[in-house]
Amino acid sequence: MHEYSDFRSDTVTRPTESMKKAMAEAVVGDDVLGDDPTVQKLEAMSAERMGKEAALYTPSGTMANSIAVKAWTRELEEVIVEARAHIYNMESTHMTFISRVTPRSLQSNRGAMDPEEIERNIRMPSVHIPRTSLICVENTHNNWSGAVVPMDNLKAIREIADKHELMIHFDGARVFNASTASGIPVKEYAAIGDSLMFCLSKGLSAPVGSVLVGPKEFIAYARRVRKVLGGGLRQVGVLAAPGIVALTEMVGRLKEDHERAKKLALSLHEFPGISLNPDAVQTNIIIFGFDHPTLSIPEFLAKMKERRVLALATTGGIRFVVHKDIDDEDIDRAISAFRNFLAQ
Ligand code: TLP
Repeated sequence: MHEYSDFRSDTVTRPTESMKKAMAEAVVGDDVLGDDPTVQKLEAMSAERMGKEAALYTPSGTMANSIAVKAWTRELEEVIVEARAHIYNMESTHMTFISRVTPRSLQSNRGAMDPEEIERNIRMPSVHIPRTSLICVENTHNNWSGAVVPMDNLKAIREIADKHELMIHFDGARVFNASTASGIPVKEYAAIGDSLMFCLSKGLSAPVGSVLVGPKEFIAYARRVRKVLGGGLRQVGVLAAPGIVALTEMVGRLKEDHERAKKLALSLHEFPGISLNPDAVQTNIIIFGFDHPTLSIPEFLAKMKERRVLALATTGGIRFVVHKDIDDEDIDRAISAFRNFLAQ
């Protein structure tokens, strides 16, 4: 049994034994000088997997998203984002800080923005207003409880973008979870975006890193932006090596996380104070409203911690994330802690 059942995020996953071995044995070079063969291998694999011309390894998803916005926009422009998107809410305003563009947020149906509303919000530049140049989509959608945004919706957004000559950046931090749940190949998701970012360090369990994919020229420019942001790393093959293991060995097991998350959601929704529709839990993230007569969210989370169950408060309630280091015993421990504190 784990010391703690850590549901705070899928970012907490520890590297597997085969990742540690790959790190120890990685053949490295100086990646800033462009000669780390392990990074090159990861980038080539990623571009191939996503059906894009080129790829860039980055230290984090936030850096990859920041670089993409910087590369696709210029000052005095505007970016359409979904109101609960990670890029808009949880990346410390890099759009304004780094790219000096303004986000324009739109409401959605569980992460799916209305294409007609997007079209109505595309702005032509004038002396008063910025020009819209980029649309950002996210799938799975973290703050919508890991929802899978439907492909029809994404295709309709792509059509609007093409009609108005806008770019799309796809935050695919958990695109492998989306693909696992929907059965749609990641390449088809990647085709929606001019660029896509995916994380190796979440459900895929690598210790560090994300990858940005897109056209060759975009990635060449992105490489320069990464350097400016301090993301040019030297013998970084030691970190890219577990990323390769993540892509080759870890994608197939994501369905286990989805099954465990569903089991947990089906048990939780019956407790008083919890508002959760278990049908809406499609992948590995469970977000539920918490409104209890005697316990606040921080008090409840502190009590759970006494029972060695860790979770985080988030917009709209409490978030539990299921990942490789959560097994059936962790799920049972969480359910029994809920029963202990909430059962009437
Ligand atoms: N999400 C983290 C936290 O920042 C909340 C988490 O624990 O879920 N896009 C999406 C959709 C994300 O969920 C995250 C991380 C990122 C981008 C940023 O990735 P990192 O953490 O590598 O910068």
